[in-house]
Amino acid sequence: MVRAQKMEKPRAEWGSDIVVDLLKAFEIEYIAINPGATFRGLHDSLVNYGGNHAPEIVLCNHEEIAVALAHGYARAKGKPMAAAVHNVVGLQHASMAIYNAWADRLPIIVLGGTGPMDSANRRPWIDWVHTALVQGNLVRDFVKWDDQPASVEAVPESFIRAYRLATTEPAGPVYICYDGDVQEKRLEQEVSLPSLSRYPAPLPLQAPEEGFEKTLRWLLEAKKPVILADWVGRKEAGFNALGELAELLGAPVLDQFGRFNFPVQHPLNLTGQADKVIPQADLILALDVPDLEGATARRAQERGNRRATPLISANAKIVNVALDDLLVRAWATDFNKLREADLMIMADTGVFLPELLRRLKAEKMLSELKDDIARRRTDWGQIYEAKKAALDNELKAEWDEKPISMVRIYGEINEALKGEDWVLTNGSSQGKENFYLPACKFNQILGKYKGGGLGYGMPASLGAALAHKGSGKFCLNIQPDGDLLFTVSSIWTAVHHQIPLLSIVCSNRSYFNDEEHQERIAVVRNRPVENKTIGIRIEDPNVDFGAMARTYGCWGAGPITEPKDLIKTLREAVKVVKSGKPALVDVVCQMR
Ligand SMILES: Cc1ncc(C[n+]2csc(CCOP(=O)(O)OP(=O)(O)O)c2C)c(N)n1
Ligand SMILES: [Mg+2]
Repeated sequence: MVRAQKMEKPRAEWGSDIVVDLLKAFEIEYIAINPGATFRGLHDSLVNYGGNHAPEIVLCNHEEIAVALAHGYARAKGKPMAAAVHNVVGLQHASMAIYNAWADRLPIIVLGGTGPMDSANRRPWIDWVHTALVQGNLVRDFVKWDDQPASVEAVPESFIRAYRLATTEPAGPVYICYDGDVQEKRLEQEVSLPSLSRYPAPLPLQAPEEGFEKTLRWLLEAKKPVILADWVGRKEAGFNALGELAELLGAPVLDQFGRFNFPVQHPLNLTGQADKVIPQADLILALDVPDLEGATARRAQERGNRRATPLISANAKIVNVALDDLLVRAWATDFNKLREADLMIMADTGVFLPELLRRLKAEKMLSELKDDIARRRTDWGQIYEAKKAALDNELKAEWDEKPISMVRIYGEINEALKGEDWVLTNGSSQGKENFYLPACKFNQILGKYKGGGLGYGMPASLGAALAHKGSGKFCLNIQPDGDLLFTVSSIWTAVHHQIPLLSIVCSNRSYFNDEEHQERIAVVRNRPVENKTIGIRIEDPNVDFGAMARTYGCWGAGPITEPKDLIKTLREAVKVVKSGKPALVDVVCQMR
């Protein structure tokens, strides 16, 4: 960290000093930026008034990186950091990452500069082309709130409201834009900050009595209850209660990985087995599952067909517990297909599940069901054993293959990280690491982008690693090559700020996901399938990611092509990361 020389007893003298007071009051640790003159006032206040500490500036080479970094931080830490982006230009670069955070229901405090709005004060050209009326319009459809306080006096209320809206469930990014004149105004009198204790976070939304009564009754009546969980794992209380609930009921859990919800190697973890599990269910308990259709259907895209085939039986009851209807906008349809339900409960699973569990434990009928529960547990256990055997077989069959198989990569990671308290900060396109890496702790897998916008993996992983810096956790980024190429300069930030993160670049040298699409289309149209690589392969020249890392001053190895070389290099990389630095290993691997 570059600590700025501290002014003796700093006193707020300028408008933007008040913004720094607020960032400090809310204990924002970091602010990711790419610099720009529209927030030069704020920048000065961060450095010379705030001492570049809490928040500390994290310098990024693209605004998409700055916001994605804040995204990863929020995912790992459960609280927001800030990002500052330069007027209309920085905000346009940032918009993809803001959308990813929106779709991921994560709080980020995005700050911006503009103007001066008083056009009499503008410099020729640049201040005009960089000012919009109203700048927040650009991202209004995918932030929870945006504001542009017109005076220094209006700054505290605006910030407090923004912070509260961002962090209230369902959480999301907010954008506050500061007029250059407001930032650079010399204060004539003291601007007092209200006591934050007068603006507490609202208590979480709990279900009404009817919600508990019906859910309990139906759970006890059901012969084969099945649990779907998507965002439950955002709160530790929800994660723990879900584990106990599944145990108590002998109900399998299908993890949708909005967050990490259920231990990978738990015998009731039937994730990936929807086609075997869902048709048997007579009760589906859907917990924070925005895409119920996807969770209960077979996705087949043969012959260009996009429609999924429903698996759910016609007489299965559905209980839906979620908050996401509270955050629906008309622009993007990220609300997914309209959910079915017999009972719809708007509640926070972080408080709903612990209370449901408490009531279930008090039910006399539960002990009468002991034998039934044991029996269905054994039935589900068979599916789990078959799933495990299939994974083991795949690992054995592909161990020595060349190019290196993805499963070999997972196997070697498990070996190299033995004994480490690791966190997976990002994943591959197919997400199979979620089956092979034996995660069992709260928030141990942070998952991929939820808005589906590439450029996410490396910067978000850096944000997560920044959040865990000094905690003893080992952060691992499984990084697809195409995604990395969007935001590759984030490696510079990793080195500059000494962020310990191991990135394993899965170099299939293709935007492979799209090869699959081109193949489907070619088959439907009876056109040459072999042309599917044109405009998609990232070859000729091949990218040497190890060398690219070294260019930024990062420890970099590879491209690794021999399966047997992998473990040695991973072990070296782990040592580098444990010494507090980033490391990158480029592995030339199979397409999937
Ligand atoms: C910003 C953005 N541009 C384009 C796409 C379309 N797209 C989806 S997946 C994909 C390929 C990703 O390639 P890579 O990250 O290397 O993963 P792979 O499929 O090769 O495993 C592309 C181009 C997207 N999702 N987001
Ligand atoms: Mg690729």
